[in-house]
Amino acid sequence: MRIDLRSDTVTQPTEGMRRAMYEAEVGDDVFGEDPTVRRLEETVAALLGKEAALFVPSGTMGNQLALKVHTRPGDEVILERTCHIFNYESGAPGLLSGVVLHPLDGEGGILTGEQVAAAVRPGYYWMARSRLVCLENTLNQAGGTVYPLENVEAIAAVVRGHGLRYHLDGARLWNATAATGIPEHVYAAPFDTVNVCFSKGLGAPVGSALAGPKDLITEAHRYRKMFGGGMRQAGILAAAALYALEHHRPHLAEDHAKARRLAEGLAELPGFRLDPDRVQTNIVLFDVDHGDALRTVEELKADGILMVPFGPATVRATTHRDVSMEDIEQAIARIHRRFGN
Ligand code: TLP
Repeated sequence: MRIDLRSDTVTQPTEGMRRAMYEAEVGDDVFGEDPTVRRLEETVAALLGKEAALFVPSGTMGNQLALKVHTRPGDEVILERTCHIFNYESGAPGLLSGVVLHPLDGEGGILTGEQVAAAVRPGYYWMARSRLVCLENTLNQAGGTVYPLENVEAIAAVVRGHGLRYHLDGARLWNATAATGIPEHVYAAPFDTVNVCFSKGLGAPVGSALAGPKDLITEAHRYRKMFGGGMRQAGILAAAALYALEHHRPHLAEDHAKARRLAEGLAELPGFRLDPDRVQTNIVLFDVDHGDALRTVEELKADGILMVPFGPATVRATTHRDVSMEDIEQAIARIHRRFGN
């Protein structure tokens, strides 16, 4: 049997979720007439402690709308080199917002207030204008680690001091909360805007939301239409997201336990390098000694275990609600058979 650990995006909608979608009350959301979308947007705004939220088709669109409403062409955005916005959004900041990205190198993806302060441009007219700082929580490329609140707040002080804007890519913010017990609204508080996803660990088929102050979300609404993200009877999808928040979100810690167990199993093998203690949520990263992540991914695939290369020598495995603890034990057994001594 195939054990798919490529991403937490590969989940199938559950029966209860499909029923909620079937029963959803819908309307034309471009006319603002979908009651289920409204309910989702209000729910998310409340969860994140923001005035308003906007349902969008993807995390990428949520992030790109944030960049659009915070910046003008020629502005500069400060972010961390390994973040999703910089690496995996198809160069959208250049096309859609005409901004310059200023990547900094964080320790394990984490920036300090001092680093950000040093990166803010002085106001000379021959320099780009620093305008926005973006963080990610949890940190995908660093292996699902939680952004320490202390750093989030230290950077917030710099942002405010320079009159900049602050955006959080919280695609997996739910996992940060599940891991630490710190509510989402606490993590979200220092930020002007926050993007969250329903299609990752929460198990919804589609959808993200951008939350923030009313005026910015009204702007984002306009750009969502411009970017082709105006959806009609989107309540079908919003119902899945609402269901996921209510029924799947409370179980995220189970995914974390599965990731931890997988990491322990992998760490026993020669040639696999990782520290299980660094696994905080649902992502496991490991390095292969021979330096060829692609080769390892192919070998794992031959045994029905799917992972993704995440660097020349780095492989990523992500746990989610469609793999059980038994599947993880099964995966460990197969991997030991192939790679053990
Ligand atoms: N991440 C995907 C891949 O694109 C790498 C994954 O499998 O992890 N922010 C973060 C932190 C993300 O991890 C992702 C998706 C997104 C944004 C984008 O979300 P979508 O795919 O909905 O545009």
